[in-house]
Amino acid sequence: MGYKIVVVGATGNVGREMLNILEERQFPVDEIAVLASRRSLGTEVSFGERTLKTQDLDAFDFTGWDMALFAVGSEATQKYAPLAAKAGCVVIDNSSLYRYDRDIPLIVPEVNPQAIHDYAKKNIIANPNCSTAQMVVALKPLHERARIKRVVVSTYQSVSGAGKDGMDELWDQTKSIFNPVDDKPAKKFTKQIAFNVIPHIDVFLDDGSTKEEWKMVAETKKIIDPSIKVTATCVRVPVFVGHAEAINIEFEDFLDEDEARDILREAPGIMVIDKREDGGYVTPVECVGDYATFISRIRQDSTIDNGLNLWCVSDNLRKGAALNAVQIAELLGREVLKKG
Ligand code: 11C
Repeated sequence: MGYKIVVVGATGNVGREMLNILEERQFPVDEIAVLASRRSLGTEVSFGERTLKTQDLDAFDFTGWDMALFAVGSEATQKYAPLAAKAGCVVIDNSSLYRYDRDIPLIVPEVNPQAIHDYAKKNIIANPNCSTAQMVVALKPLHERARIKRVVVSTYQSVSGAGKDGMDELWDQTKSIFNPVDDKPAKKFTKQIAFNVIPHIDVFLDDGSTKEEWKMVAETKKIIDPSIKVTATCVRVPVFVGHAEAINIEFEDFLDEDEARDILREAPGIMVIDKREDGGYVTPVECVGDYATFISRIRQDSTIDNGLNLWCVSDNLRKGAALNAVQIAELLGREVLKKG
């Protein structure tokens, strides 16, 4: 016996990846419904060999369904997730709406699987922001060994984090640079993204940081340890898929770079590719379609006591979104619902 699963927002970047990953990982699905807003109604999506027609989210009754993977914006989530949860269907939500709610667990299965048991408070589980997910996978095993005091992270985030419109804008602007007649001004991003980088993701906050940067701080504390200090600079780069991060870590105890490499090699969800030679590291284009969080460039930072630098790359639509959501569904099934 398997599960009755709903994918909400099935026509978007993340929704489609959720379907791919449910199929790839042979998630025990008995029945599946794919929902979309009125705008995308009737659009067909693939689920393995099958083609599924999207149904109207507005008219859907979640009663009798086991889990709903939500991949829509906060506004639609606010409207529909409580309906699903109330109907007894556990919501696994990819938006930022519920992440900071004390009664809703925020889970990365490799890092804080024990939090799954808190799902029942509201029948909702939150999925973290993509840039946080890959970072906490890397930080957790190191924190267990040497206690992290402070993290300084700079991100290099792909345009797919901003949805299909972001990908289209990079594509169109790149083409228009070679054909200036067909000029494509910035719409989705605030400045030209083709052949450029933009130090601005999500809205600005009063202290001059952005919401994306704040998310990395707040979510790391909630998922790993509130005592960890994080300061982030989040940057959009002209890459289609795959987020990269340069992470500087200050520990309480000394951690040798070789030991850190060994710890990361053994840690769940991580692939270490770290040869000190040309090409001996991973870049975003190489991580696309993969499940792993890749770690390279592990090295001591001798400018502070107990410092370490590393480079962290992952597919933001997978570990940063759809894969993590499916892993949460697997965890919920294994630890709580026990149907599969
Ligand atoms: C980006 N990280 O790259 C964002 C996308 O809070 O789930 C995901 C936003 C979120 O633009």
